[in-house]
Amino acid sequence: MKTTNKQKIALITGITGQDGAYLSELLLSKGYMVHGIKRRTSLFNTSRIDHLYQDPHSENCNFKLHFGDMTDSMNLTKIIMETQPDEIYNLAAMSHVKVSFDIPEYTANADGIGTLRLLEAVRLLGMEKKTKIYQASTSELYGLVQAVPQSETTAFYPRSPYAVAKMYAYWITVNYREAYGMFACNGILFNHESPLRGETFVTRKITRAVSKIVLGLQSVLYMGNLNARRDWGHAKDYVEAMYLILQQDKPSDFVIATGITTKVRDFITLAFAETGFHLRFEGEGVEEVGVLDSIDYEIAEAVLGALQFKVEVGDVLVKIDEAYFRPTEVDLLIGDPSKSNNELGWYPKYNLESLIKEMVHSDITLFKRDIELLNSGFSVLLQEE
Ligand code: NDP
Ligand code: GDR
Repeated sequence: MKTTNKQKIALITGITGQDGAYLSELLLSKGYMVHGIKRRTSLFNTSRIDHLYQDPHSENCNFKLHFGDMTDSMNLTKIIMETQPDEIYNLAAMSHVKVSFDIPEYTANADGIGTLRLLEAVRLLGMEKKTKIYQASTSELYGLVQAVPQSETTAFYPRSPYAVAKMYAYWITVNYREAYGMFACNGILFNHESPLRGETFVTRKITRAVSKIVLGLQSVLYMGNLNARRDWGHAKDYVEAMYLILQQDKPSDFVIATGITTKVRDFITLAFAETGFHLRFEGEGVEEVGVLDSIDYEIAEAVLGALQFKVEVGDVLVKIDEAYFRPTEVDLLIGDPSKSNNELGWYPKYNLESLIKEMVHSDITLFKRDIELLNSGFSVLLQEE
């Protein structure tokens, strides 16, 4: 493997995740040598980055994966020593808020102490003046609403084991910057989504269910708290901000957000509307349901190509399942992106409508392909979620 004199080297933890995939694409397009850390799993976990694979034997290979884990200091130290990165993007985390209530100790280890392991490895290797570090911090730090919109100076009040672990990671990043003069920065990113989003996060769960329901593969979407409000952007825009944060003259922390907040219920309505299905919500609390109010057949036909729907006007398509409620919830997130607008020159290109459109159409394409496979005699996992 050959790196040219000026070629920058990046190391991405969490490269197999949503953001890791988009960030890899971005850095490769800028001429970086990209190293990534992937976990050993019993099944392949690289589907989001398989299109970036390069033969490691090739002289011009600019993309290389290393087995590793945020819970293994020696492994992280070895990879950093071998790859000598100019920039490290720490995206690895157990990133599901609800699941963090089930595995709080692991979450603290991977998300909190994992960040310390990375910072300390850079310091012990004497690379603290060479290597810049981006820490994937989160709007979940704001938790219980103290003030809105939330900016870099808003007080934190984490509301989950995930958020508490990320709070440790946030402050240890600030501490290593102040104590050792490291170029270590937090991007406080609000929710960002895409067709690559994990299937159990709310937006992707919705766009997958909408696609399956309109294609006749699922009857009902079971949801948790429909009143939660999130500031949703597109991951493709947000990885640009990560890159920009590490290109500044001085290290600092930045909120990355759209400044617009939307209820989960409205996301569902917009996602169904993308396929011509119009919903109305009725009832209160756990009794609330989403009912199919009308169908715009022109849109439905354009999107689906056939009019043999298994659902009818009046059908209940959305129900509440308390299993999806969280022991402590984050009710309202709305970010103030002024600092990133002014200092990074960062502005998102996507809005909520274009994000939802891309996600819904991508999932419809995926499930249409599954249907074709099924019809050709292949077995495909299409059970309801
Ligand atoms: P994903 O859940 O899609 O990806 C997480 C990545 O971390 C995966 O590559 C996963 O590997 C890896 N990972 C998990 N645990 C470990 C571990 N112990 N050691 C090594 N790798 C591990 O998350 P996103 O891409 O959405 O988010 C990226 C980062 O940004 C995360 O840290 C997340 O907490 C944070 N964040 C995300 C936001 C969002 O809205 N998406 C908003 C704010 C912050 P595998 O593929 O094997 O599971
Ligand atoms: P979040 O994302 O917790 O904000 O964390 P998620 O999409 O899981 O939930 C958003 C909101 O939707 C409500 N909700 C449901 N959520 C899920 N997953 N499933 C449901 O059925 C459901 N019904 C309602 C939730 O209660 C919540 O209020 C994401 C992750 O990417 C974190 O890693 C990241 O740090 C933050 O975004 C910013």
